[in-house]
Amino acid sequence: MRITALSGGVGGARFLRGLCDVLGDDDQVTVVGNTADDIWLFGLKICPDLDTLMYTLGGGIDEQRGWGRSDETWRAQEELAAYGVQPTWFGLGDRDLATHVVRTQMLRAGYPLGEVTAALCARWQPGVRLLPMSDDRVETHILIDDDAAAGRRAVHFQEYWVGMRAAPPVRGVVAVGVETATAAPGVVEAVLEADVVLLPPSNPIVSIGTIVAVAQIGQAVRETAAPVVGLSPIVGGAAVRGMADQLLAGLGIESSAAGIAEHYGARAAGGLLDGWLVHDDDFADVERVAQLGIECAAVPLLMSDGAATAGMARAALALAARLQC
Ligand code: FO1
Repeated sequence: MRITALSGGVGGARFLRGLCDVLGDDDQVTVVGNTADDIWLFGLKICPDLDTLMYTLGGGIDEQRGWGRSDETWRAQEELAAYGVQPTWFGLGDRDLATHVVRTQMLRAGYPLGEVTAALCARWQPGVRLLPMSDDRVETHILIDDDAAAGRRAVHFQEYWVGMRAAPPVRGVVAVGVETATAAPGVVEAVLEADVVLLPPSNPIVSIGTIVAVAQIGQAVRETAAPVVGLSPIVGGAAVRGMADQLLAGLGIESSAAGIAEHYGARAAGGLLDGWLVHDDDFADVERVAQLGIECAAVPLLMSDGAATAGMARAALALAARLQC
């Protein structure tokens, strides 16, 4: 079986680890990672979602935080702060730093991000083919109120998410550069030639939303012969990993399992989904999702441990199999 997943960081990575646990040796997984969270800091290119996927699937992640390296130290960051270098709000670990140095060197030598990612994965052996959504620069900026100027200002997603802890109300989201971005090599084929396309429980706006905003990828998802099955990142009306609710509220999207399904839409009606899994507690949403033309089931959707996450992966594959019949 060829499975292609479009994924953001922590939630998507944990789900995909569960997926890999339930697959056989002959199954192939391609993961298309969001790169619109990427940021240049201290002259280094940092790709948080690609790294979270690579470390989680390759066994190098800090399980507690969900991002960055295990057994991390922060000496370099302390030294930068001692020089008064900004920003100080972004956690740059010593071990993690090596990844950014290698990536930046390769990018500066002219390698596209897809090839750089493959080179980094040669060390981590994540067990999936990890592709960036695009080799082109795309950056999510969040529009917030600028009280001093009585207007609006745009901040980089990481400044909003990490620096401001997603506190200011969201007035808009802009994926700078997405209109002209093309899909990275292999991405469109991976979606079109897949047996199953999965949308893990990632942020529907700034993770999966930006991936499908790359026109070629959105088109491939709408056209693939494979069933497209998603898992709700909203459980009981709240984002599983917090803060995503603010983004949804700011954009007028209902923060519920059915609200996200409505936002994605049914493929039969020009949207993205054939199937949608909601958490058991959101059973009441099933009927509403079905009325959109999306096959829906309620299953446990909390990734409390490996077995629970594997159960979610099995449920997603079972729903895809039902859709194939
Ligand atoms: N998230 C935080 O909440 N605080 C941080 O200081 C932070 C640093 C960081 C460094 C490298 C990396 O790969 C990820 C990092 N993240 C951090 C996670 C990241 O900001 C977001 O969770 C994702 O971009 C959203 O998918």
